[in-house]
Formats: sequence, C-alpha cells, structure tokens
Amino acid sequence: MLDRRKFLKIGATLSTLPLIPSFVMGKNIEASKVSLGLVKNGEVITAAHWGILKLTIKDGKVVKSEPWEKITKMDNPLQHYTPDMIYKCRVKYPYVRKSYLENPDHPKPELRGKEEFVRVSYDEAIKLIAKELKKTRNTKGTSAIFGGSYGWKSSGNMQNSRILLQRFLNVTGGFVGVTGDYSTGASQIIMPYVVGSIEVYEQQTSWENILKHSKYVVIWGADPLSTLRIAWTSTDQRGLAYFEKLKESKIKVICIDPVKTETAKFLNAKWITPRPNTDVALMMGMASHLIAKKKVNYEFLQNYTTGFDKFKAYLEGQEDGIKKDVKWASQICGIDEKTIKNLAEIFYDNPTMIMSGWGMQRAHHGEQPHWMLVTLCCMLGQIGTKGGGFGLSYHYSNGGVPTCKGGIIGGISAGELGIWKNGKFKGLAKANQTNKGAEWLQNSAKYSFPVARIADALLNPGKTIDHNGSKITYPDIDFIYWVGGNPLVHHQDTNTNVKAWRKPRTIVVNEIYWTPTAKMADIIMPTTSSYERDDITMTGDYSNMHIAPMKQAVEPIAESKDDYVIFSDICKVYGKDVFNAYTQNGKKAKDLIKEYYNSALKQTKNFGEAFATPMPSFEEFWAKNEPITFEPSIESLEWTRFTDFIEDPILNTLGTDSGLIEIYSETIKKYNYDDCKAHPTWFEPIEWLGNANKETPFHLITSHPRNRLHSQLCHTSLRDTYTVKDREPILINSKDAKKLGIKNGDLVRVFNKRGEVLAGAVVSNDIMQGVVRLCEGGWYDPDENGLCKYGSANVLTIDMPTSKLANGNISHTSLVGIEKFTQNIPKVTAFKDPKTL
Ligand SMILES: Nc1nc2c(c(=O)[nH]1)N[C@H]1C(S)=C(S)[C@@H](COP(=O)(O)OP(=O)(O)OC[C@H]3O[C@@H](n4cnc5c(=O)[nH]c(N)nc54)[C@H](O)[C@@H]3O)O[C@H]1N2
Ligand SMILES: Nc1nc2c(c(=O)[nH]1)N[C@H]1C(S)=C(S)[C@@H](COP(=O)(O)OP(=O)(O)OC[C@H]3O[C@@H](n4cnc5c(=O)[nH]c(N)nc54)[C@H](O)[C@@H]3O)O[C@H]1N2
Ligand SMILES: [Mo]
Repeated sequence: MLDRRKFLKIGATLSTLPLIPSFVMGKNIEASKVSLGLVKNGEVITAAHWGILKLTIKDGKVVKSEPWEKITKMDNPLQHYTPDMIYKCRVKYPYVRKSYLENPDHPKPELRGKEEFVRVSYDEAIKLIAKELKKTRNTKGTSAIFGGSYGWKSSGNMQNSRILLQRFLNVTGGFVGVTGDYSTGASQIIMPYVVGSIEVYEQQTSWENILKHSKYVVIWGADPLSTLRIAWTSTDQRGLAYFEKLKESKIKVICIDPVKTETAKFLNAKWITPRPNTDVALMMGMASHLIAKKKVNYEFLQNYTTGFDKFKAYLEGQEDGIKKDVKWASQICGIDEKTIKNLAEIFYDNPTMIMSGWGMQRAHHGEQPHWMLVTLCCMLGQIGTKGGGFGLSYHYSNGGVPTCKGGIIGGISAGELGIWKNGKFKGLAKANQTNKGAEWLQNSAKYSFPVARIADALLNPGKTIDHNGSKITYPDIDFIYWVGGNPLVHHQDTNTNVKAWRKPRTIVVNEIYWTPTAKMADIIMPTTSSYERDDITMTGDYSNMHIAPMKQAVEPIAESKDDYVIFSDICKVYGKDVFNAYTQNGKKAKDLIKEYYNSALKQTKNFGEAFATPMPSFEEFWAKNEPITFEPSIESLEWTRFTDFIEDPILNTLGTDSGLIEIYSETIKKYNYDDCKAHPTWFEPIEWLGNANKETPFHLITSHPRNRLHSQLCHTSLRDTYTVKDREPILINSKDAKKLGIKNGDLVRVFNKRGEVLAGAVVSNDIMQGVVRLCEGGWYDPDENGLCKYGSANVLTIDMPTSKLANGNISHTSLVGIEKFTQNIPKVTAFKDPKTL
C-alpha cells in the first residue's frame, strides 16, 4: 500500500501555534503587506525540483538542507546542497559585454563568450534592455525577437521565469517561440498518431495494480532510480518508494539498456544489452518470433488496432525484400537469437508491464522505438490490463503514483498581447478578438519552430523545413532573451551552437549563476535563486500530492533581483500602462501566490464536508510553514490506463483517425516522408556501431546525470563526489579500456569531427563493450582551441532532427574516439567568474 502519511489536520492544530500574529487572521488583507519577516535562526520550508526541503538557518545563513519528509531508505543527495545553490558561482551585479556597451549597433557578436564584461548599475541595464528591444522591434519586427527560452528553471508557480519572460515579451508586442521539448521531442509527436494521446506526460496504470498483478516488469531504456530524484514541479518522492516495493516483491525485473543502470543493480534485474539505437530491430525480431510461434493475440489486434496486416507484410520482407526475423534482428542489435526468442515468449506468457524511458527516442529516427513498442504490446494483447501493457512515464515525475484528491493551485500566465500603435501602448488584445494583436498571435504560430532546431534557425533565417505534415520557415532572429535554461550546455553540437549564438545583435540573459550561457550574453541580469524569494508549488506532477510553501530563506545575494521584478522594471520604462498590464495593477509576488493558493482552496471547498484534507486560509497556511498533503482516492489507487477503451472501443474511441491504435497511419503515409513511413520501420541511424570506424569506434550515450538536474547543481560541491581528476566521469567497459591502455581514474580525450572534451575514465563492467557514457549537463569549458576542459557531452553530439515528422533532438546518437590524455593538464575554469572590468 501507499505510504499513507498522517493527515495534516492543519485547522485543528492551529490554535497551538504561537507564531501567528493576530492580524494575519483578519480578512481582506493584501498578502504582500503580511510579512512575518525573514527567519534569522530557525527552520524554513521550501521546495525544489528535488523535493520539499527543510532549511536550517543560523544568523541569517542557510547552513543545512534536508528533505521535509523521509519516504524511502534511499538518500537523494541533490537535497543537501542548498547552501552552495545560494552562495556559489553567483552573478552578483548587472554586466554588459564591453563592445556591446560601447556600441550596441555594432556590438562585435563574434567576441561573445571571449570578451570582458563591464559592471553597470541596475537602472542602466534595465534602460539598455528596453532601448535595444524597442530598436529591434521597430527595425526588424516581432519575428526578430526570440522568447522561446527553453529550460528547467526552478520550481514555483509564481516565479516561473520562462512564463514571466513570455508575459513581458507579449505585453511589449510579441515574440517568436518554439514548439515541443528536448525530453520527448519524437514521442510526443508520434504517439498521438498511434494511440491518440501524447503518453509521455500522462498518468500511468497505478503502481498498486502492478505490484498485485504483474509477473514481470521490463525497464526498457530507463534509469528511474536516477531520473525520479527530480520532478517538473517538485518530486513527491513516492516513485522511488514504489521501486523499493518492487524490489521487495516477487516480480521479476528485466532491464534492456546498454548500461547496467543504478536501477538494474538495485533491483537485481536481468540485464540485456542491445547496441544503442537498435531497439526497433530487437522488437521486430521479437514480433517475428511471436508470429512464428503463434503467440499473437489476434483478437486484440482485430478489436483494437488497425494496419497490422501491412506491418506484417513489411516484417516478412514484402516491401523491401528483407525478412525482419530473429536472425536479422540479432545481427543488428547484437543480442543472441535465443535471448530474443526467450524475451518474446516471457512477455507473451506472463502479465508484463513494459516501462520505457525516453533516451531511445532522443536518437536518429526516434519516432520509431515507441511506435514499435506499442505495436509489440498490441501483439501481446495486455494493454489496458492491471498488470500489463506499456508505460512511458514511470521513470519521470512519479508516474503511476495515484492521483490525490485535492486542490490544484494556479500559476502565472503568459498573459495577453500588447497592442501598439505608432509606438504607443493601446491596451491588451483579447484572444478572441479579431484585431491586429490576435492576427499577430496567429502569425506567431507560423514563426515558432521545433525547439531543437534553434541553432539551425539562427544560422539559416528564411530556410523552410518540413515538420509534422506542414512547412515552417525560420524567422530572422536578431534579439534573444533567455531565462531559466542553459542552451550552451543543453543543445547538441556545441561548436555549431556557439557559431549560431554569435549571429544575433543582442542576447540578454537573466541568470543566478555564471553558467556557460550567462557567459555568452551581452547583457546579464543577476537573478535571485528560489531561496531568496517567496513562491508556492505543488508536488508530484501526476499525483498532485502536496501544496508546498516556498518561503524566502535569506536576503537576495548582492544586487540580484527576482525575474518578476526585473521584467516589471523594464515595463516601467515602457510606461505606466505597460507596467500595470504586466503586474495586474501593481500586484506583488505574494499577492499572486495568495491568489494561486486560493484557487485551490475554492476547489476543495466545493468537495463539501466529507473532504479529508480541509485547507486553511492562505494566511494560516503561510504562517504554519508546512505543506498540505492530499490523499489518493480509492479509484485512483486502482486506476488502469486505456481501460475505458479496452472495455468499449466503440464508445470510448481513441483520439486517432480511426479511433483505434494505429500500427499503420494513413495520415503519415500522406506526408510521404522518406524518414518516417506509415508504419514502424527500421532505419539505420546516421552514426551507430553498425558503421563505426577506426577513428571513432564507440557509441556515445549522454544519459541524464544522477547527481544533477542537467547542468543545475554542477557548480556545487556535490561535484566533488563524482568527478575524476576534476572532470566529468566517462563510463567505459574494462575490456575496451584495457585495449586502449586506459586505467580507472585516467584523464582521457574524447573526440569526433564535431569537437573534443576531456573527461575522467571510470573503467567498469556496468557498460557493454563498444559503448561509453558521458552524462549531459556538464558545464561547457572551452580552451582557446575549443577543447572542453570539463567534459560537456554536447560538444560531441549531432545537431540533426529525428526526422521530418517530429524534428526532435538526437543526443543519444553519435560515435566517438577516446584516448588517454598525456599532455599538460589544463585547469577547469568553468566554475570561475568571467573577466570583468
Ligand atoms: N546530450 C544531451 N543533451 C541533452 C539531453 C540529453 O539527454 N543528452 N537532454 C535534454 C533535455 S531532455 C533537457 S530537458 C535539457 C535541459 O536543459 P536546461 O533545462 O537548459 O538545463 P538546466 O541545467 O536545468 O538549466 C536551467 C537553468 O536555469 C537557471 N535558473 C534556475 N532558476 C531560475 C530562475 O528562477 N530564473 C532564472 N532566470 N534562471 C533560473 C539555472 O541556473 C540553470 O542555468 O537538456 C537537453 N540536452
Ligand atoms: N537526476 C536527474 N533526474 C532527471 C533529470 C536529470 O537531469 N537528473 N532529467 C529529467 C528530464 S528533463 C528528463 S527528459 C528525464 C529523462 O529521462 P530518460 O530520457 O529516460 O533518461 P536518459 O538518461 O536520457 O535515458 C535513460 C536510459 O536510456 C538508456 N539508453 C540510451 N540509449 C538507448 C538505446 O538506444 N536503447 C536502450 N534500450 N537504452 C538506451 C540510457 O543508458 C539510460 O539508462 O529525466 C528527468 N530526471
Ligand atoms: Mo527533459
């Protein structure tokens, strides 16, 4: 059973609380006027992606950081480094790059990332941003202003930097945005064609069902013990607790992954090692075997799917003369024929839940693996049952943890578009009005492009690309405003990306730390961390388990300001009207936080007397310094994905063209793409072990780092626990290392035609031969020749789309060479401040 925590009967315990001043209880007080002051000595509750935290404060400094509740035996080290998140690597003042300050019209963009910064006053910086933004808008139009600003920012529904930026760019006249994301670029586009929903961000069959009904759990290309350390809002931590229960159960676990992951080790799983990017072939071999063995649920295929016959013809070689049988599959994926057959039969003979991660769809032709997985699962016929089928989000944000009955808080919105005439603000466009603003809104959709095409777009304005059945023409971007993300680290092929980032006239970044992206800016605004401001968040993403106060713990560091304040202040330069539109007539952060809380409160009041978790007033909640915990309902504990469709496929059709699961898509056929056909297809990736050569014999996998959130926390002393000779660790098989004369702890150079990085060798049998793993998110640290001294994986990856359908990134597809580094060892400088004047 779920760890049922004691109910938080806040109302009942409130009277014993001495710390609430009586005025707090009064009605109709503006929240921003209710200040309890900062705690100088004591404890404060806040939250981060890595969970609800309890911070201990001594003499106004955070000295300790722990999880607010201990749910599992596993430690989550990300929770302990809050002091470093406040005090290390901070951007303390506003800065402007020297040439930009001297002449913003000829700012020498080729010097970005190399040149000194000049410290300026906050007011000067604000005025400069407003002036240059206006200039770009007037001379180049709205399509020259990029506000896509992808990134994981910090938790919090109010201080949501990306939305705050977009709200600001909207009110000042609009911007160019992006579609999709880096996480599930391929799957979120293909899945709607296949099952009518995106799947990747959806609640999964309840863990309670799995523990009761599954005989096998297959973890296919996922490392939930690592990736469940965080969540988009804030983790409720229950996903890890369920994996602990899985370990205690009799359920057998199989991990299919080139790496023996932490999860595989923890669960004592059977480890199957396909060559990277060949899972589609492996699944096709299994499918052929099931057909040969007559272990196919034809009734399921008949009732719930369309197009199996055409796919079967492809398997049998009727399209291309190649039989995709077990032998064929084995030659491609490197797994012996017997194992492929065994796996297929185990899946068919037992209630089997296949949990797939997303790494394998962040690969060339990344649309195929999950499409093929669904096809295989249709043949097994277990979709919609309590212990079988597939799930694409058990490894992420605690999918499968039952949804709680409670209130859901509101959040800041991107707002409405400002209408301007002859440089004057005329008010806000309402989305449903057919005025000029709404027109732009429609046009702006035309200018947004798939997020992972950013470098391509910057380098090739006006280029037209195919995307998901339509054509997109890149805008001519000349002004970038980035907040809450680290694109110089997160985007593929860093050397090309750096060239792209030297194209626009202006780049403004709000950052907390001197990240590689901050160092590439023209104007850098020092931003508070979430520990220096008030906010509020839910946890769990799917479970909606808690409402957590995120209380300011310390004073802002140096001259750092909240994103909300920075944007409000730029709006002021535009005029009072714009400021009022942005801030809803001067609302402070705390007023908005109270509004968001109250929208949840209102929902729970409608549940009536019987509701188990009554919410107190905002003022009581805030003063109490404790999260609210909601409880799951009986229905959600027993919830099964796809069950309605399975019970009645005619009444509860899927959102696909046919209403059924589409193994063959007539719509995709009409697109007539050479790189994404009408049914799951095996395509050779651009780089894989099948075309490895002497120069670059290894397939590089760039998994998500267990001890960071991407690049976040890289600058903390947690880094000291995993680096090798100060560098990002690279996992290499012992036999491969021996051949190359590389020993555990050696400094190595990893390279290909796109770039080179230094890394520290971790020699191990936890990775298959021919594959190396360098996790994404290491801070890019180029020397004068472009060698990354720290080991940022994207220096080596390919900046190419998955296909014309989804245009996702392919960060798990690339070949590299690796050798012992024998030259003079350069010092890592990624975590040092840039040169300033
Ligand atoms: N090779 C390779 N590359 C990958 C991936 C991969 O698997 N392999 N994965 C991709 C995926 S799935 C993702 S999601 C991306 C992640 O890429 P990002 O989301 O860009 O990575 P983060 O390191 O989380 O960057 C967040 C930044 O926001 C800053 N920040 C935090 N809070 C605030 C705030 O309140 N205000 C402001 N102004 N800034 C703030 C942080 O300091 C940090 O620099 O990486 C992608 N890149
Ligand atoms: N601690 C921590 N947790 C995180 C994140 C983080 O940065 N740190 N990032 C979060 C985000 S934004 C996202 S999008 C998710 C990402 O979640 P995922 O996309 O699932 O994570 P990855 O690490 O990219 O890949 C998962 C596994 O796939 C394996 N793999 C790679 N290529 C292949 C292949 O071709 N075939 C097979 N079978 N396996 C393959 C890798 O070895 C790895 O073990 O994680 C989230 N959780
Ligand atoms: Mo992601």
